[in-house]
Amino acid sequence: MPLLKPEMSAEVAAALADGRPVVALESTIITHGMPYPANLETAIAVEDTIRANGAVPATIAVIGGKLHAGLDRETLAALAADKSAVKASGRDLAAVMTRGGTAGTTVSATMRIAELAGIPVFATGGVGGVHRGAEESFDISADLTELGRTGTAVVCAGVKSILDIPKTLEFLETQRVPVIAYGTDAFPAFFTRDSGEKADHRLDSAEDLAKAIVSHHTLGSGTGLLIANPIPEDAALDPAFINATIADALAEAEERGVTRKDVTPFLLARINELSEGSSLKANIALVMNNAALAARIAVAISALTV
Ligand code: PSU
Repeated sequence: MPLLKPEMSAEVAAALADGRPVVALESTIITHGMPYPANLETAIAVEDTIRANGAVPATIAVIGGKLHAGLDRETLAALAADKSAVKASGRDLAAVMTRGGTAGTTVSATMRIAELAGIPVFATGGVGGVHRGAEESFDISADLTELGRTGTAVVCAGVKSILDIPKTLEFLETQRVPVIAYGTDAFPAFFTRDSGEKADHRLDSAEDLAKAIVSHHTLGSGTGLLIANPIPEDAALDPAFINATIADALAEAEERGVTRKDVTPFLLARINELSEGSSLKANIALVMNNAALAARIAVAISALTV
């Protein structure tokens, strides 16, 4: 069966045809990760940041049953306001497409579509991981298994401590996914710069990250890479405050019996409410920071491969 080509915006199609740098962006952060209108404002600001750093943004989503890489402003605005948009991970895509649905794509779905489009670098906030209590619930994000089989480099701010970070790192090791921290030895924990766990590797420039990504592919590794970029110092939250907030949100999720794909969106929304918006502010700062780094990496990859 031939592979499907996503619908690409003219800007994304032209950049890919010319070998110019492109950065993929996910859309579950828009549909299920942030409240309206901060979700739309952030999506636009992230695209602008990517352009300012020399690359073309390709926001990925399913619109009316079609896979898209690169959304015009009107479509982006409609998606941000669309309460009926579902959350699609990679395994959901075929069913959503068949019923003509609209979906925000998670990291796993976005990696799949980025690969079909031929985009090697992708920026997000945080990836999904192994949930706390996974030994009982078996709740492990499909983001991790997709990283184990799709060669996209994902730039993120680590994983939130809503997750079990040591188990997430173990699982990434099993999946043969390199975890490379940018400019730090620590594996970052999204709202804070240090999870207390070490990253496997540290590289200190976008050029070196680009070289590592290209080398990884020349080895035929067949997996993605996780590039962990810590939240900027001035935007990081106090660990005691945010960890207490996360603990409260986790307890509430358990009390209310929230399970499966609803867990992450519930926790993100609750943490935002409980922190009176300070988590959202930090989230926006780290996404912009990741977009800038991903664009610089994409520029460096283009320079290496033309
Ligand atoms: N973590 C965040 N913000 C997010 C997500 C995760 O800090 O918006 C979203 C991403 O789209 C990620 C998805 O791919 O949640 C993971 O969901 P789950 O845990 O259900 O696999």
